[in-house]
Amino acid sequence: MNYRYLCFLTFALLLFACQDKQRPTSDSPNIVIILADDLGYGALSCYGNPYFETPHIDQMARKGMKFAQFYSQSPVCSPARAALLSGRYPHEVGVSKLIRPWDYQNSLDNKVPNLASELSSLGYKTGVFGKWHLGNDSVQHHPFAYGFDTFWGFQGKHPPHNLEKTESHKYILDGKTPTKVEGYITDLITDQAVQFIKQNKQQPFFAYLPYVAIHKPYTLKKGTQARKIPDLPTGYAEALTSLDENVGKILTTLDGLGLQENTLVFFFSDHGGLEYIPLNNGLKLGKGFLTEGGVRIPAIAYWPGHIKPGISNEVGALMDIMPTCLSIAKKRPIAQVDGIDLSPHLLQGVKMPARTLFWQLGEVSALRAGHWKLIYRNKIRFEDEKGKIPRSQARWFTYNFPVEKVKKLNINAVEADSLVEADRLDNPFLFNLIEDAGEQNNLADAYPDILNALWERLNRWENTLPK
Ligand SMILES: [Ca+2]
Repeated sequence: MNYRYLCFLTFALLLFACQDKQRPTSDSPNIVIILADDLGYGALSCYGNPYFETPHIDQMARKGMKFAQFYSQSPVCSPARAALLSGRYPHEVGVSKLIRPWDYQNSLDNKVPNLASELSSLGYKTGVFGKWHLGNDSVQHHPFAYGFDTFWGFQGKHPPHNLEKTESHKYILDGKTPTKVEGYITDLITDQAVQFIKQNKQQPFFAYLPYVAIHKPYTLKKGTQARKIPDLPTGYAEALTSLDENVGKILTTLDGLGLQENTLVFFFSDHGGLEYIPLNNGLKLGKGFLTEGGVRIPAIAYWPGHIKPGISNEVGALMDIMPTCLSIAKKRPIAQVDGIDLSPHLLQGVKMPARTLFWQLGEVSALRAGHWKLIYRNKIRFEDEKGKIPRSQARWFTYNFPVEKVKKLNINAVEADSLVEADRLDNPFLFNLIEDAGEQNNLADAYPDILNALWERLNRWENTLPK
């Protein structure tokens, strides 16, 4: 054996050894998930905002797939984010309710596979920029414990949008290091994400951007003035316009690096908007409620050259994103997920299978099956031995359907009465969403057989949840 041949053999063996380690194939696309906070179903102009334009996100919708019936698994922050990352109902992964800044008990189970841990095992670089909100403990429940290798943002308590002259180091972590920064949080999140994308342009990456926008309060960027828009809170339009411009910056960055056709970008809200901001496009109520205004969200999938532009009326869900991304990244299916792989629909236009979606927050539960939606209060599940509902659970019901709050809402008197009546009598609500997406006509009395069948199905699901 001559020396040259020996060198060649050694090189070939080394190459083989390198290939043996699991690495992404050259066609593993980058994945970017942009998550707005508290953005209502009708807040983008491509979803019907009549007050101002959101041109950059609209462009994503025009060139990508815009979903008309896409759902969050919860009307509040933490459980929605848990479903997005884990592909499962939030109750199954430790996040059945909102994680408050002082709550060190509840968190996303870091032993459950999530999108970052799975993509990381495939060799993806993984970064999260912005609002974590899945666990407050700085070590156990820091994004690094879930497969992310870059983090810039905050774990629990919200910083203000404008960080000028604030104690920003009390909120912001760069990795694990408290960091003093000045500026506007939406811009800062984008700057960090852009840096990450540029650093990792040569290899597959997953960038998760849970923005603070447009969670209240809407403190203005230095040097800007609020437009006066009747019906909208001061600063709301500026916060959303800034988010839109920052989404534009992300897309421009990808374009400038020649990555657009190799990067799948999703845009979602975590749940519906606040019910008193009239940007839920006619859906009932908003954040915190299991009515459509609380759980139906804007959702756009954008991947030029791969996703055919159009509007989808299929029923999608945040918990579908984890199995979808893993499927597209060529990962073998994860056995235990509740979401379904949307990639045949996104990439080939295949119709999605019929499905049933469930929700539960406090003692209020809901189900969507076909065009039917059932909402009811499962008081018995939460009663203690004295027949009382513990305050920690009941507060969500009083938040969801408080008599005084309902009376102040911009809904008609009959509807308000029916909500109040539900509070007193525990009446279920049954709606036909195809004819009545605004959930105005309660059909529970008109269709008792359907009501009972759905009620039974919802009860069966609830009985599988940890108490
Ligand atoms: Ca939120």
